[in-house]
Formats: sequence, structure tokens, C-alpha cells
Amino acid sequence: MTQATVVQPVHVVRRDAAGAAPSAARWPIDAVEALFELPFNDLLFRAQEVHREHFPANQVQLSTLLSIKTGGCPEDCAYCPQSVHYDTGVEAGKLLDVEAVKAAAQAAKEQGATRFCMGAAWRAPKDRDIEKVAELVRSVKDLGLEACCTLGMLTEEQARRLKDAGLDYYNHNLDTAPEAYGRIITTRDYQDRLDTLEHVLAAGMHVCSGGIVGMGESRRERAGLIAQLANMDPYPESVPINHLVQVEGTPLHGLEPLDPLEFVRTIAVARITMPKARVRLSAGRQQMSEAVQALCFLAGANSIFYGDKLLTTGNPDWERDQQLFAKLGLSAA
Ligand code: SAM
Ligand code: DTB
Ligand code: SF4
Repeated sequence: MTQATVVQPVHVVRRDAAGAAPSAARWPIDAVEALFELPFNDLLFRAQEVHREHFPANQVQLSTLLSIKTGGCPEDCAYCPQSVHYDTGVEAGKLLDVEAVKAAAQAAKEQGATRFCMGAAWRAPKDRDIEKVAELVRSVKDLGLEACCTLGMLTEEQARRLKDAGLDYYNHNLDTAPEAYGRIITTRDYQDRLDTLEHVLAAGMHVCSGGIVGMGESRRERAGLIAQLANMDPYPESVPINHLVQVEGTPLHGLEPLDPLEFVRTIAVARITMPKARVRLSAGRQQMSEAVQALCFLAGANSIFYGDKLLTTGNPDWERDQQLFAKLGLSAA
């Protein structure tokens, strides 16, 4: 078994000189892995207990996504259809204007979403991009919605400007365990991600950070991702757990799919280790049965992406999710 290490999480005690994981870490990787190893029913029972201690049992928060700038990204993230390195048929577009964003946010609000998340396929925005996005953020806030952005790496100054425009959350995923990162992305490193999260925190915004499972990682590496998130101080308030959406043309297309029950376990472990976080059942729901989604809610997921599109790929439409919620007795938070 490879010995996973915890790369310095945001505001967490640094590793000792020998590079050992900090003993002060709330969640040593071994402890996280031990949760994964529990009998399934014991794991889900624990997750339900933790969930009910901190949240209403049957409420799920709804976030709607919009790609405000699609494709043409210089990064080489092996999962992503928007990278210029892969031929996926996604066409690069320009930054959307205020009217288009406002209309999408209004429609999301009418369907019951409480948060509107704008994603851009940038490695890092330029300062002039920030000015334009700030205007989009203001238009979303004017509708009374929470606003979230995911734009790539930010400087502290850029984070402050977004905060001043009213941005509530910034999404920046760690994506996988530190030791698996180099297999998935070569154009930036883990520390770049952590630095941006630190800038978001310093600007006083809420952090949304999670990852993707089903990228060929080991269970130990899934535990490594969750440990990394759970050991942040504070841990993220919003934790998207994405199931890889395999897109033709990307290097990860054609991988052996992850066992759905292992995905459910990952949600449960996120819930137990980050009790007060909104754990979002994120990408991959369109490819998931209702039964697996129901298990994810039982495992403590209490947020979803809501609306028929993620960024470039599909998601269940509003009506289908409303029917699923009615079937499961869930209500929008
Ligand atoms: N470019 C910015 C960045 O990477 O931070 C923001 C947009 S990027 C598309 C946001 C997140 O989408 C990624 O961090 C990744 O977690 C997720 N994502 C992208 N492609 C995915 C896929 N095929 N399946 C699941 N999640 C994916
Ligand atoms: C997150 O964790 N997942 C969302 C959002 N944050 C930006 C993105 C999922 C993208 C899935 C692939 C696509 O639609 O392009
Ligand atoms: Fe670019 Fe983000 Fe896609 Fe990576 S995940 S290629 S940074 S859009």
C-alpha cells in the first residue's frame, strides 16, 4: 500500500521535517480509510446520525450551474471536455453578457434554486475579466439568490474584488488526493489550488471545494482527498462530490466505471468527516439510477446541481428532480 501524505491544507499545522502527516490533523488518512472499510450499513448509519445531528433530515439545497465562458481552456485536466488539449467537440465561446446571465438566474430562481453558480473555463481570470464577472455577480445578487463562481486560480486582490461585488461562495476543487494529482493535471500543482483557497478565505468568502471520484484512483486516494478537505481549518462549507462524467476525447474516457456503492461510501465519509458542510451530490447524476441517488441522500448528501445542464454535459431536468424529490419525500432547503 502506498503511504499517502497530507499536502499542507489551508491553515492547518504543517508537516514535520520528515514529511509525516501532522499528528494534529483532525482526520488522519488511516482514520478516513477506516471509515471507507466499515460494513456498508454501519457506514450509512453513522452518516445518517451525523447528518440528522446537524441538518434537517429531508431537506436538500438546490444550486443551478451556468457556464459563463465555455471551452478553450489552456489547462490539461484529464477529465475535462473544455481543455484545448483534447478534441471533445466543445466549442469555445466568449464571456456571456449580463442579460443572458440574468435570464438564466431568473429561470433558476423560479424553479426553486437558491444558489446560482457561474463557471468559466479559465486557468486564471485576468483583472479585466474580474470586473466583468463582478457585474454578473451583482445581477445575480439583485435577484435575491446566493452567488457562486468558479473561475480558476485567483489572487487575493481578485478574491477581494469578487467579495466586494457580493459573491458568497467560490468553488475551487482539490479534485483528487495530492499523490494522484500529477496523473490527472500537469499544468498546475496542488499547492496552486490551496493558495487560491487561502485567498478566498482571506477575502471572507465561503469556500466550496470538493473533488471527483471514478478517475481510476484507489480507495486510499479517495480517503486522501477527503482527509485533505476535512483537515482544512475551517473545512469547506460546501463540498461537491463529483462522479467523473466520461467525455469522449478526454484521456479518462473509457475507464472502468467506479462501483456505485463506492461512490455512496465517498459521500458518507464526506458527511461524517465534515459534519456541518453541505455535501453536494454533483456531476454524474444523469448516469446514476434513482436508487443510487437515494442512497447518496441517505449517506448525507444535502445539495444537488439542479437544471438540465452542468457546464457542458447533461444533468436531470427540473421536472425529473421534482418527481424524484416527491418520491423520496425531500424538500428544497
Ligand atoms: N476552470 C476552473 C477550474 O478548473 O477550477 C473552473 C471550472 S472547472 C470545469 C470546475 C470543476 O468541474 C473541476 O474542478 C472539476 O472538479 C469539475 N469537472 C470538470 N469536468 C468534469 C467531469 N468530466 N466530470 C466531473 N467533474 C468535472
Ligand atoms: C463542481 O464541483 N462540479 C461542477 C461545478 N463544480 C462547476 C462542474 C461539473 C462539470 C461536469 C462536466 C461538464 O459539464 O463540463
Ligand atoms: Fe480548464 Fe477548469 Fe477544465 Fe481544468 S477543469 S481544463 S482548469 S475548465
